[in-house]
Amino acid sequence: MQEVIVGRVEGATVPKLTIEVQACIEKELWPFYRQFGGKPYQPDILQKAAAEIEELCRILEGEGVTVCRPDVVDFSKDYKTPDFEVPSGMYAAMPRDILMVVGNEIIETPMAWRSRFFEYTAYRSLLKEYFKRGAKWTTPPKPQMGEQLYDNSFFKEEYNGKYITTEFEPCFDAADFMRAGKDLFVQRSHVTNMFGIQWMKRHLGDKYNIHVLSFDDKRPMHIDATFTMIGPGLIIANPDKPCHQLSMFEKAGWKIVEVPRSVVSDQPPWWMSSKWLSMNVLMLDPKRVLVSSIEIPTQKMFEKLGIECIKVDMSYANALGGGFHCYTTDVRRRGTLESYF
Ligand code: DAV
Repeated sequence: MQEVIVGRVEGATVPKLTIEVQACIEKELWPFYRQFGGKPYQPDILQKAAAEIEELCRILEGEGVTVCRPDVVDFSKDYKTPDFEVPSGMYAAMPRDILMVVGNEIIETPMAWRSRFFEYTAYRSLLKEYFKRGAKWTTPPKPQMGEQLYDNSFFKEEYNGKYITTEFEPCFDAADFMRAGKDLFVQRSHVTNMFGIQWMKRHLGDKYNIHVLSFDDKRPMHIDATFTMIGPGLIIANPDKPCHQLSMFEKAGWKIVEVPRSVVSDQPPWWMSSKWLSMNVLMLDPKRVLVSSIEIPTQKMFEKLGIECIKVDMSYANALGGGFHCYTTDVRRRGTLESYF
């Protein structure tokens, strides 16, 4: 990896518990969002998370990677458009959700949470710079995010296998995609609809193949704590969320390794995700991985695979719902465009 964007937690605000947020978050956390939605996250946790992210940047730089950061944005302002209104935004902590790099193109994704509508503003200085350096800069149609994008009947039953987003207009988060050379894998999730996947298929054209994957998952949102690409021919898989298309990878000769359970505690809090962030790792190259310093079983798994672990503490950063993969977008990697399927 040569260049990476690392998100920031400064200015982070708890999103309002709109139905699309509610569908993605564990029930036990709803009271937290009801109480704090629209208000900044607890400052002491944010400060500790910011210090961990600064350390992550130093480590990446020490490994020879160029690190870029989004601008500091105050996400506590009201979001109001002709179609919707929410009391605040959220954060610019997770570039993995909003920026997708495919070859020399960088795509600002049309995310599905209303509190993330204006998140792109934090990345515009960077995107303008990348454009000047020769990147192709694309913004798919922005969703209007009125009532019609969301399925109001979703909460009528406990679990119905449905998604909170409808097919009214395209939406997707970059973190629902992963790429191996000419092949992209994506899951239909609460934040990525088939219309969004179709948009990407037509946009990328014949040069790339997009395969839709599915998993046993009641709250699908982002593929990177479910099925994580480690390198050519190697995937680590969440044992609680089996993939329904495994045979496709097996036929292509890929190795799928189940990850051990996380060993982290309940403190600092987990406000936005499950503890499966233990598998939300970042590969610097096929032989080096950034992994949580606490997750000894996961480290052992990597060592057995012949991969060197660079251990970093992300305990407070994890509270905001992301691990190494979420907090970063790799902008440039060395290598050629390969076909693995
Ligand atoms: O396991 O709660 C987290 C995904 C973060 N991008 C989970 C999904």
